[in-house]
Amino acid sequence: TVDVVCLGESMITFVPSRSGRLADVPSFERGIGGAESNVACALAAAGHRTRWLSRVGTDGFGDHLVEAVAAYGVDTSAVRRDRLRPTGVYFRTAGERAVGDGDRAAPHTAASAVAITAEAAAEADPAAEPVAEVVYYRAGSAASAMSPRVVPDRDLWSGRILHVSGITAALSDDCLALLREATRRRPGRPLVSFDVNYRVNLWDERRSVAAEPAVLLDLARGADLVFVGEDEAEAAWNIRGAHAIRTALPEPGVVVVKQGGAGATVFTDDGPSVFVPALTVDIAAPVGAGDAFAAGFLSATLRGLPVHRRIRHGHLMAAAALTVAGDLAVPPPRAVADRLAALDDEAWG
Ligand code: KDG
Repeated sequence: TVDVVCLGESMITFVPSRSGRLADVPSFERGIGGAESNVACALAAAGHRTRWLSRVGTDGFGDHLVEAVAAYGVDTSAVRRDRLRPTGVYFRTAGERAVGDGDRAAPHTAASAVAITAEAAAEADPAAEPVAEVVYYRAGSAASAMSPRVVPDRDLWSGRILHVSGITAALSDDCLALLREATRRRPGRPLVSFDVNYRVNLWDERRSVAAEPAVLLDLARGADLVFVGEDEAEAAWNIRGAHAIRTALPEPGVVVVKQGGAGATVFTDDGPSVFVPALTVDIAAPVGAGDAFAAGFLSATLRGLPVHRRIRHGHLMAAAALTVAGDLAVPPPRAVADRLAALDDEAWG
């Protein structure tokens, strides 16, 4: 059997050849991105049996995505090809430290292009985390046509863990319906892991068709394990602080609140909350760090490690992702990660 099934859209990522504003970057290198396949790839690289569930076009980008994800050791046999719809693509910058001019990352708009900056809503601040400008070309993509009808239950429930994210809810009504199915409480289902992954501008588009990011709260309540950034809980739900987030999400057995560069606080059904500080690294690009964190946490969960070790494995994987320009990093070898995660508490404090 498969350990983790990851469901979601992936795209060809165009990683900038140099730093700077999107308007100034002259060339890009092809990479792969997609929150859930990032998690799948990192988990597979860490030695877990993983399956990616998605749809891509019959174009060359779809060929490359499937090949590249499979090259990490992920089972892609359930990925379907759509002859009518293309594979999504996106362009981004490396993520600049804001210069303190009070500017916001400028949203780009076009019928088929949705500009989003994960942290775009944050005011520019010299001390802030680096922010990447992101422009999506994914409206009408193959994956946006995923629905409960085209993704069969037997695929959805074929792992010990099903990992999904709120990005899917923002793609289309069909995708939202699929996510509702995936997070519906039902007897005997595998553990459902949900990363809120609030993408501001995707939701700005969806609001026009009467969908609200508040739906992410309902979806999260149907999961067993939730990953959410303190900043995104505030932006999407107007909920401030780790304890308030836990209060709003009483049902999931485990709630992981990511507190940016500070660390992460985890709430479980048994015992007090656990905080572990993040590692300090030189950031090449912030994109993909959340996915890497989820993969590290899930990997340690599968291995039955205690909560503080799960968080440490999350931080270690995130550090690896932060230090590379692409969305995905090769995680540290398990033996190395285990040694680092087992260091005494002072080393982490
Ligand atoms: O979490 C990283 C992802 O944001 C990136 O790989 C692309 O899935 C993606 C998205 O929708 O933003």
